[in-house]
Amino acid sequence: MDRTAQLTARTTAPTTAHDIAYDPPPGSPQHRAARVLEANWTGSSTVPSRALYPHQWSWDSAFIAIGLRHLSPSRAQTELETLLAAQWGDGRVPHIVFNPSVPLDAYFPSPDFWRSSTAGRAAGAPRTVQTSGIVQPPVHALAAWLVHEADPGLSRARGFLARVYPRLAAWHRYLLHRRDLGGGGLASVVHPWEQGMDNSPCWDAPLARVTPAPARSFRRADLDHGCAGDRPTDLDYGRYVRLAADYRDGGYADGAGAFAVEDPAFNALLIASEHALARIARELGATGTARHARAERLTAALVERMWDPAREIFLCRDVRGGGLIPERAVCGLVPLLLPTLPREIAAALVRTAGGPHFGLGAATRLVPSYDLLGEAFDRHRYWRGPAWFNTSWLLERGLRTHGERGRADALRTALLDLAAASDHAEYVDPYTGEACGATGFGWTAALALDLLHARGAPAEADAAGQAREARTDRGDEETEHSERTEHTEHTEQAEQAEQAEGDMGLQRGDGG
Ligand code: 9WN
Repeated sequence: MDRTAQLTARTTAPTTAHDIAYDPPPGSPQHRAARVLEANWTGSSTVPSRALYPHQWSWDSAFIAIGLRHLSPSRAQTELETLLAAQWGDGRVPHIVFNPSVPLDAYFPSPDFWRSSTAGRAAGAPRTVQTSGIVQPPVHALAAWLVHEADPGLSRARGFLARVYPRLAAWHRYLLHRRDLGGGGLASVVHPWEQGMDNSPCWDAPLARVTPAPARSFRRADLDHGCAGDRPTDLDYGRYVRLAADYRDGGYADGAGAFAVEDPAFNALLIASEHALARIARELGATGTARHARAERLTAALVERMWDPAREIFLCRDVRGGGLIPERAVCGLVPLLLPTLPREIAAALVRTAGGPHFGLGAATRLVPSYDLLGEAFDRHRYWRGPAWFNTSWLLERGLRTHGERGRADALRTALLDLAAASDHAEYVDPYTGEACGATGFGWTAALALDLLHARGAPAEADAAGQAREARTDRGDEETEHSERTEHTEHTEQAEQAEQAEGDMGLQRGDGG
């Protein structure tokens, strides 16, 4: 066990019988995945990796909760609530919640770099917990809904959804209002780490405008664990540091930064989560109609602003540079997740995933993070080619949502085979499946567990149900224009009411 792992080893009592609802048979794939989640559990949340990422990460926790719900719905609830307890007053959910018992030099940038409680004061950063000041993709409402579904009785008894709803609503509101930097209704990311696919070639052009912080002004901790050839370069890191430092020095106020990009995956996840919030609202006694309608409007904006019909993929939009970024990356396939995506676009995305640029089902078994034929392709370097398990899980869900059962089954089988064979690696070589990065990685184990649990009908039923519900709320496809207008006005009123409910809920909480 290395130094960080020793210092952060769980201090709480070991698992108690009532905590773990399902104990998989020893030696089974479920058991092996469960052991990873157990080893990474700190008592209130789960680290992505004991050595490389020894704190709580935002979108990791959402994916982890989705798997953890099959072992312990109460732990999965706690996972999300621990993260949401660190929410800022302006609604942002920070990308890292720092564990105070982890040494400062175990991960860079550390809490003394972000200085959230002082630099983030005007934005409402919490005083008692240290966090980063940037965000990550909003998978949380989707995760909260799936966690609820794992044990609705327990969820209702504990008031889980009633507690998280106002925080999730405020989170979405932050993204839709403070982060609409392009003015087209979609959210922008202001740092490559926010999008979660940190070193994607999609960022190369917008990042080139950023003056890097000198390499001697910071010390990278990732190179203590990862191989330098697989990690971002020092030049990239210098730019990441500059962007984060400038954001911090501006009090984490939004709008002024040198980097602003609308990303299709980030926005697709926001839309999927908005559909999930509609379901949560409905469970809590509201109609949810306004949220489904908003998700519809966002889907239309996504198509209008980012769909490239010639390349048959969604592209990122460089808000500062003013145009679409002509790079094919997995983020452009993630919108397949959306239940009400126009049919011809869903069909085109399926073609692109299986075509020469991603090779899914032919040259590759999991979806590569970047274009196999792209100039910047590198099969081992972070997000410039390797395949991650969370993006393949999202694609699997998307394929199932759009009735591509055979392809979804093949992807599920590949994901399970490679998760087990790679010792739940962080990511794999897209051609060979060779393990890369950390092993015992949180979301790899969690999402494998989810797929093991869902084998067959439940996931399909869930995806199909989601599509049906969203379509029903959208109204009959043939609805007359006048009826649509009326519907829109009605839903806007409902949306305002839902927003007010969310506001009240957040005020009742401690705001972080
Ligand atoms: C920066 C934790 C995170 C993931 C990201 C992944 C990597 C961090 C880093 O690890 O990012 O947030 O230091 O490279 O790219 O998706 O959430 O697992």
